[in-house]
Amino acid sequence: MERLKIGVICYPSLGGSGVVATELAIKMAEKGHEIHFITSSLPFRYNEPHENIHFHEVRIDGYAVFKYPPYDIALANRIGQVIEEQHLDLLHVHYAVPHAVSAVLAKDMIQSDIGIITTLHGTDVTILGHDPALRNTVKYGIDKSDITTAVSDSLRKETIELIEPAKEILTIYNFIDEETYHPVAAGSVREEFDIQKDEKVIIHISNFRSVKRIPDLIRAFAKITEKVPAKLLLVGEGPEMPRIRRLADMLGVTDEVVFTGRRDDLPELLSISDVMVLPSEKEAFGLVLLEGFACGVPAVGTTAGGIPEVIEEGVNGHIVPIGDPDAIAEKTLRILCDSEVHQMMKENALETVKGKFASDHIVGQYEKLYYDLKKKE
Ligand code: GMT
Repeated sequence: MERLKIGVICYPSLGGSGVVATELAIKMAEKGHEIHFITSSLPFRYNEPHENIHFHEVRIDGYAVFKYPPYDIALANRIGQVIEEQHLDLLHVHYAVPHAVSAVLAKDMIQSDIGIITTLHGTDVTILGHDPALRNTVKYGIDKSDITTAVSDSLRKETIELIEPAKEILTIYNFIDEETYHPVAAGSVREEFDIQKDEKVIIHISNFRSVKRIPDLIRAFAKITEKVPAKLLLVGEGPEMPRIRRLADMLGVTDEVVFTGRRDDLPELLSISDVMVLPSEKEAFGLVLLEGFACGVPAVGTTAGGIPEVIEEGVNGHIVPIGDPDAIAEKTLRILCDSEVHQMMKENALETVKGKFASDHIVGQYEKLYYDLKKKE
């Protein structure tokens, strides 16, 4: 197969969209394609240099005339340079705003006929698409892309309803790197967090923003500890932290809640966990669910967005209504209190990752689109 030169534009810092963009780029590089990241810094999941991966930094100086440095324009300028210097075959843009718009501007600026594939990750539509200050820009970025994909069917449908795009949108699910996420020996993690032998472990990993509705989980956890001894691992950092700490204190569960902060040893943390809870009110996919499944952790999640496409009710976890701590507690206890059910769900969770979310399968879907785009030129 022909080796493609692919420009990748994404958020390089913490966040699921950056993770998916980086893992996909690495898989494509491993298949022999040439990857050119055009980003403000090296993507955080790109840890080991690969001979097929190159990095082109986007820089913008803080000139006094700018109240807000125009990163979007600097990005467009850099994309245009890289298309010309590296003779790129196509651009894969993750997140509609500003990335898709910058890519379209770059293409126009240098009068190139390069193909653009834009992948929508969620908040670029479900939050920014609702903002009258940005909606038309989101639509413009999508309509001017040659191919647009969404990370779940729910996001695809929401985009069609809200944005009314001119072209069809395809669903391509997210995937995780199975070589990183698999059950591992727990090491000293249980001792580090003073988790007793008889205690169950519930885990939540996120960026602790209000859309994740973590207070629902704290309320549910307070009920769970009335029935079974348990610890709640809250992994990550974010703006909701002070509120969550206050609530845990108020409900008298501070000693059972472990605020780990950001951690790199997610497979270890997941491998000692019994259930993951994702109580979000918006979630286009919920990549973290797959990370948990791959380590054998069933999940309790809400009906939000793409979560019910990942969690299969009663198979690898449970689905609960948004904003219902009682339901979270009840469904979590159902898993924790029945070892047979727990074991069955653990096995199903591991199988889920090997099925429709298997990385080979998903990467193959993107690669096909890349070749289709190249052919069109
Ligand atoms: O909301 C986040 O957690 C970050 C955000 C992002 O852009 O990185 O996540 C979105 O993209 C992820 C990767 O495709 C999805 O797994 C998340 O569900 C989605 N978040 C939301 O839709 C709220």
